[in-house]
Amino acid sequence: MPVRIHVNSPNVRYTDTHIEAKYVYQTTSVHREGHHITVTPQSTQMTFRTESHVPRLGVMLVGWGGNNGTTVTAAVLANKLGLTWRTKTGVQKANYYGSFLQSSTLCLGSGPQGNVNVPFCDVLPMVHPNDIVFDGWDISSLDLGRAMERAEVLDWALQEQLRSHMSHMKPRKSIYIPDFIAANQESRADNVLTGTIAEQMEQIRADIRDFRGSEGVDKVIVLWTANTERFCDVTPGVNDTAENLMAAIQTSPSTLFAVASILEDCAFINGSPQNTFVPGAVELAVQRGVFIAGDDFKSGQTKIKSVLVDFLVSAGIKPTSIVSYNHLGNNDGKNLSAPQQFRSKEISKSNVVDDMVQSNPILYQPGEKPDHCVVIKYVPYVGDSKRAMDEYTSEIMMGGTNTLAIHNTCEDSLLASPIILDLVILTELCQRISVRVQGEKEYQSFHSVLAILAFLCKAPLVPPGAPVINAFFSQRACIENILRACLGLPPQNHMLLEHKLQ
Ligand code: NAI
Ligand code: DG6
Repeated sequence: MPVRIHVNSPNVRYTDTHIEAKYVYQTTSVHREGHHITVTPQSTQMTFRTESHVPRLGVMLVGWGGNNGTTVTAAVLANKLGLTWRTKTGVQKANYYGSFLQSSTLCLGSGPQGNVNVPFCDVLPMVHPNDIVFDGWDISSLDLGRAMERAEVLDWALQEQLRSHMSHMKPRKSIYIPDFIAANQESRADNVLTGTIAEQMEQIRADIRDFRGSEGVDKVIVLWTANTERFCDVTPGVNDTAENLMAAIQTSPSTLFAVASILEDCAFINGSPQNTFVPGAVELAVQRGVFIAGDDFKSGQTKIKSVLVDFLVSAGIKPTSIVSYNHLGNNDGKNLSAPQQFRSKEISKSNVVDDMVQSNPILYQPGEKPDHCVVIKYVPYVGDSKRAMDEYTSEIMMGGTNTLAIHNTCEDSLLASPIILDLVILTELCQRISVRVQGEKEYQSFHSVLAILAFLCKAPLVPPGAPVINAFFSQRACIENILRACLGLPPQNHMLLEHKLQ
């Protein structure tokens, strides 16, 4: 049963349609001249307004027939149907472990019974994953039942229960431009659109409208979980501005999907590493006030990295070398065995410690970084059960060396699926939040580049000029404190002064 939270404050008003919260946003402005630093605390009065009606959400996955696409669809169905199945160790029940919204908590505060922790998903009115309606595209025509079998992720006993529910789900035909993904994917491509690129993009837009109409969903969010593409060139006159992008329509399939979604007023999320969001696509999203977010799900090795390096650097220990190996045997691994697609992943996996390193000029001189090496090898035998092996070497006191070795084995798609759910549910929530700064007339929404989703992405896309934050707990605190602000609650400060004073 979801908990019901009522905020008892003159600053918070519950209307029939909204939760309105007056909030003081406190920051510090810092001016530095050599060794002289002047810090000025600043306060801005704001009103956060959240629409309370939760819409019926439709999610269209590009790459629906892949490991992530089939696994997330199956997991939602299994939860909705309350399925259980036997494994060799006992009876397993469907759950949403790995979703920070469904399976982690936020501490509201404390009372006579001590700390009160509530599920994140109960803090504000949010879509429940069980209520999401899925649809999507794939260049492979296998129905979702057979595609789930091909993925080899879920226990067989569960697949048997789900097959009849999934076999009628058929991916829509997609845009296939062989040059963007590995040549080894060609044998899968039997479900592809024909005609000019402009016609194919029109068909994608028609598909979105068709889904919206036929399923009666209030909103549609489109998410790319198809193969990793190679990076595309950013070419003046072709994709550098919204106008040029629309005129030329010469770009990667993922950018074509982004453009089609934006034109249909649907948020678009990129779960893969390639540069889908060329400048023209970002400009188009900003012009039309549509949310975009990405890039690349932060699921396993990188998630740990964004905790571990933060821990080391903030403990005053200096990571000097980070070496990350991956073996995986699923179709993602097969696609990434091609050099250009590997390069996209290498880039997104490599920049994830920059903010933590730059935060500590005691340990690192300007421009200095730890050695950081990322290797991915395709090993078919291990299937979706990825092995990630990391060695972190750090310098400790007086020239000492500290080496941490981590071996992480788990099904990649079972890590990515809950992240897909969190991404779309948070995006939908953000579409219902607006903020008015005191003195201004109009409420504004978040920037089209929805950086609050950085927590779930390896290479966070941020508005121009905004800092990129990769550190896990800073990213999580950002979401937690924005949700608290929507209820007029102060940021979580962990001071616990009530227990520390006389
Ligand atoms: P997958 O290879 O099993 O699925 C991708 C699907 O996309 C395939 O069914 C393929 O036929 C389809 N596809 C390829 N090009 C397409 C196009 N133009 N239009 C429509 N469908 C197309 O891969 P998986 O494991 O599901 O991963 C999906 C993506 O998510 C990959 O880019 C991967 O790198 C990324 N990712 C996965 C993570 C994980 O933990 N599983 C984490 C981070 C990113
Ligand atoms: C090899 O690393 C394959 C990739 O698709 C990853 O499994 C995926 O990007 C997850 O990466 P990470 O670093 O979040 O575990």
